[in-house]
Amino acid sequence: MTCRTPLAALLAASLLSLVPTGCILRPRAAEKPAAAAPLPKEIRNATDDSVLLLVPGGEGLMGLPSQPKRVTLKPFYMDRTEVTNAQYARFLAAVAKQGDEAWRHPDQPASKKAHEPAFWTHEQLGAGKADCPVVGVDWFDAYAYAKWADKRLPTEAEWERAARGTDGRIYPWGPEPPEKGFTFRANFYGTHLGADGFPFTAPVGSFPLGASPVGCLDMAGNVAEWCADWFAPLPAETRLVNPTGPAQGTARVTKGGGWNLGADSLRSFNRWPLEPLGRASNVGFRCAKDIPVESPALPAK
Ligand SMILES: [Ca+2]
Repeated sequence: MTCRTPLAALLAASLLSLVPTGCILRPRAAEKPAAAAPLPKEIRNATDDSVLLLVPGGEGLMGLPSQPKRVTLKPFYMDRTEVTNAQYARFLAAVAKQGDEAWRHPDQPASKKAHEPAFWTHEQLGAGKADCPVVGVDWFDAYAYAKWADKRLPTEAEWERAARGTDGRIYPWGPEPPEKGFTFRANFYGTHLGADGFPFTAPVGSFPLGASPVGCLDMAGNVAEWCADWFAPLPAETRLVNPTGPAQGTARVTKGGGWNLGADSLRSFNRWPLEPLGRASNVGFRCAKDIPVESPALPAK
């Protein structure tokens, strides 16, 4: 603007002086997003006092070594251990207090009245073994527990990634069998039941040599573990992205083998169907959790 008179120039100058400094008209330099902070490798969940480990996303192998699939997953967290009887007892206490309406799966049969596991009073498998994995839980029990704890059941693909990493290994620790000399990497049926020191379930984390690449424990043996997926043959495609299994079915996937099964059953690519209301003395579960939306990886505001 060209000022034609001294008065106009004075008026223009005084108007400019009223413009707040924060409203200066020149363009501001583009703000760089804050450097993405790495996700914590380990988080704690207060509801069930569990520790979850970060499972990085990316591509890895899944399925039979003879028919591997290249699976791309987003990162997630996985329980370091199977859910214990002590943790499950907390869930039962919550259900006793307020019912399970907030946590039960919509398809949970109305006839299913309680979440108390089979074997809950068993001397060797039940509530008295606080640090051992809960057994005798059906899929609906596992689903409801996970929701109560603000977690979820892992997909089969996530379970395998947490168990065997990206390189398609046979067991969480590698190709060696779970029993080698006097070294045991898992609770299973070795040369005889109890050869590993535990004729039934073992306290979770009893076999640190059996840790998976990300540090998850007992993914081979102790108890087989429910996954979220319906059971069906793996899809024919050789490349999959965040697979969640078929839309429907009659059985759910269990993985990892249990305390009364042989070494071959513990191989991480193995999978067994179990009907959703099935309860077995060697089947329990662990939970997964999505990366929190407000993660440190988001740019600072
Ligand atoms: Ca297990």
